[in-house]
Amino acid sequence: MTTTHCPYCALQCAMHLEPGPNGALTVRPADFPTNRGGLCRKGWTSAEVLGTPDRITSPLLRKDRNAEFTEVDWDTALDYVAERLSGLRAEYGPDAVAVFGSGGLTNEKSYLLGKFARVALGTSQIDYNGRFCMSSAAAASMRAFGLDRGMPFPLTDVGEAEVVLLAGANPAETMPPMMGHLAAPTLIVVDPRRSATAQQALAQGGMHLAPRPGTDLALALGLLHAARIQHLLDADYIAARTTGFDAAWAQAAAWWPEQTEHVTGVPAHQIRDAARLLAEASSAYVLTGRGTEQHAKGTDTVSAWINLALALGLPGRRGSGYGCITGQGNGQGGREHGQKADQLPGYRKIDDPAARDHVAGVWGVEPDTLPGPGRSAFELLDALGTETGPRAMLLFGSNPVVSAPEAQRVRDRIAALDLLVAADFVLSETAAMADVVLPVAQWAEESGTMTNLEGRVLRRRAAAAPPAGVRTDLEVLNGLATRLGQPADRFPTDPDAALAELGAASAGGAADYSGVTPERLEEGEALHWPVRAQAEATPRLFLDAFAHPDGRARFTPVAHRPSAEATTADYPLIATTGRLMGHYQSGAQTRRVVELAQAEPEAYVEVHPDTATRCGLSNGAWARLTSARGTTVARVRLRADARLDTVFLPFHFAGEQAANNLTNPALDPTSRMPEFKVSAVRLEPAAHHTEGENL
Ligand SMILES: Nc1nc2c(c(=O)[nH]1)N[C@H]1C(S)=C(S)[C@@H](COP(=O)(O)OP(=O)(O)OC[C@H]3O[C@@H](n4cnc5c(=O)[nH]c(N)nc54)[C@H](O)[C@@H]3O)O[C@H]1N2
Ligand SMILES: Nc1nc2c(c(=O)[nH]1)N[C@H]1C(S)=C(S)[C@@H](COP(=O)(O)OP(=O)(O)OC[C@H]3O[C@@H](n4cnc5c(=O)[nH]c(N)nc54)[C@H](O)[C@@H]3O)O[C@H]1N2
Ligand code: SF4
Ligand SMILES: [Mo]
Repeated sequence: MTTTHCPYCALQCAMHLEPGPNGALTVRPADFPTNRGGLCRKGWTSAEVLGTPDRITSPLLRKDRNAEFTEVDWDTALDYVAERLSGLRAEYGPDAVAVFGSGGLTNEKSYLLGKFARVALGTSQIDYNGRFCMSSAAAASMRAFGLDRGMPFPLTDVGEAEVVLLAGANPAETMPPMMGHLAAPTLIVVDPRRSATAQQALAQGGMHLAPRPGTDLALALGLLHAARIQHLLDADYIAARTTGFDAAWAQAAAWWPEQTEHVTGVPAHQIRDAARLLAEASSAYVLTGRGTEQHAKGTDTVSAWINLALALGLPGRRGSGYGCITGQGNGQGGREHGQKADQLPGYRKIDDPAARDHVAGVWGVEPDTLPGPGRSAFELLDALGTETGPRAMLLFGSNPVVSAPEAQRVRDRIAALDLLVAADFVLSETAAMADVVLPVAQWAEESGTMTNLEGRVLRRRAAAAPPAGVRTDLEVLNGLATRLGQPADRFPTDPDAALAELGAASAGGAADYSGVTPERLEEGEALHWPVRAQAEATPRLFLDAFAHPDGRARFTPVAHRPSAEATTADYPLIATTGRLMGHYQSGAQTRRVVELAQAEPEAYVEVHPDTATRCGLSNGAWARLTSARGTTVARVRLRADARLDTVFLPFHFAGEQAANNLTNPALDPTSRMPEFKVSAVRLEPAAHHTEGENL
């Protein structure tokens, strides 16, 4: 029996894996602080993907995009990739090659992928799917606290609070075992939908505030206003631990509850009540998820929530705080070790000369050979195959033709590449467009570390050998790097050797992993970073001081503004997108699990009955949704508790059922996060749609 952690989300539930009678691994939950012996449906069925009938077990190559793939041996595949990359670099320069990574990769992979881009390829063009995930919250946390660790406290603390406000997070579907921690507190859920989490809040005597999508910033300003006029702010804390309150207040001063109601649709009395409930609690948390973050003003919106938390004296106090609920399995570690366009390991900035010196020293290269910052994820995808953009892309752990905004545009850009190389274990929709597919090992077949939503570094352990013909991501990077002229020991294939190097590269940085060793990981998994050598780990940050030089947290003055796209007569409804319990992300993994695919086989759209009637649609009918960017089809699910002006689609389905055919790639100016949560759409019957086209 092997004890490890789930392949999917940032809760990183612990599980025991054991070979069953037919040799396939079976899953049992294990006890761990985040899941306390629980697993969601995706975790229970996760081992099935290991043996999926269409698993790729041999490299695939085609020299002509219109031809079928041929199975080739590894030397042929890697030689071909290295030769093409070298040719493109010689012709167009090092930035002709792009790398796209993932918050699903282990720390070791994230670290070596960033090093591979900067050292073996010399390219600045690397970014990753975390840009689509919690980048707005990360940017806002940096502004406020001088440091970004999603939850700067253990999840178990949250369960002891009196009140928890969840803004744009639906953990009842996205992290079900987390609901155990949210059973005791009174919940205030901010979500345009009566989500499963909102229902739970009401069942527990809490509140559901249902703003129009894209108006959270106004709502947070309105809550700050309502708290102040009810004399509920923590003046002593504001004076002792923060700076900038007056400028932030100046932005909230006009947001009377009635004015806030006018913009958000949340009744003024609910705003007053919610402000009082949160402010009068002796211990409270404000937590944000993608619903409030994935907007072209996501960073400022999170700043508005943090301002509210600061004004009530929550962050940096035992039993209270602000946290971002990070999403992917390694959403946290994935944003620390240098696969981000502007970053070097240890959460260092790539344009900081001291950071460059330190990391170049560990890598044994000259600092001035390291490239500078590159393009952010969507901008990178949007530049592929253009005159000034990359000609080749290496893809590790993402399926952007399903998950990136304005999917058709991304498909077109990827199709324009001279070379696409995808490392994956299945032929995802993006891998299916590649020239070369490199089959890699899965989570239960290799070891490595992940950093969960609480900044806790934990160990994934191998429970089975990978199938013959499959290599690990680290072996792939090593194989390519050596063919590009790098010494083999610069790209270790042993995860623990990579971890040791990562520790040295991150030492002294904000996200310091120098004390994360195999021994300490075996002793117990309470290694919340920073984990310095010979020092205790840090489960709770900011109790004494925030990470800015003056030790104070900063209010950021933020003003409400409308979403990038307004509804019009042609596109009269708002479409927002998100998740359902039984599928993960682009669905590349979970659509291959029979039980999950049967439970949710196709895209649906949640619609209020009156809105559906106006559009000529009834429950179960196929609808066509059209935005300024494209169309998608989905089956209507009537929801009497839905807002009349808003429809909701999960984004787990591909092709003509992809929600991202609709979405708007308007980017946040700071985080470069796309506006996944607001598109103006038209809804109508899908006249000629036939069943089962997605499967
Ligand atoms: N089942 C499942 N679980 C997952 C994942 C998955 O794909 N499937 N993915 C993982 C990852 S990577 C992530 S990032 C997390 C995401 O976890 P969550 O943030 O919980 O997920 P979402 O469903 O994207 O968004 C949450 C809620 O935001 C609401 N929302 C939409 N627009 C707005 C708005 O303008 N304001 C507010 N306040 N709310 C709005 C939606 O109705 C939705 O209920 O989940 C992780 N867990
Ligand atoms: N409309 C809309 N779009 C969204 C969102 C939304 O809320 N609405 N949410 C966004 C968010 S928060 C996220 S995180 C993204 C996620 O979306 P994607 O980046 O597409 O993530 P996945 O679907 O998890 O893709 C992972 C791919 O990598 C493979 N893979 C998994 N593990 C590994 C590994 O260790 N190595 C390698 N080489 N491959 C691996 C899987 O088989 C799969 O094909 O989607 C974003 N897109
Ligand atoms: S909640 Fe997340 S980590 Fe836990 S079993 Fe489900 S997908 Fe896996
Ligand atoms: Mo995410």
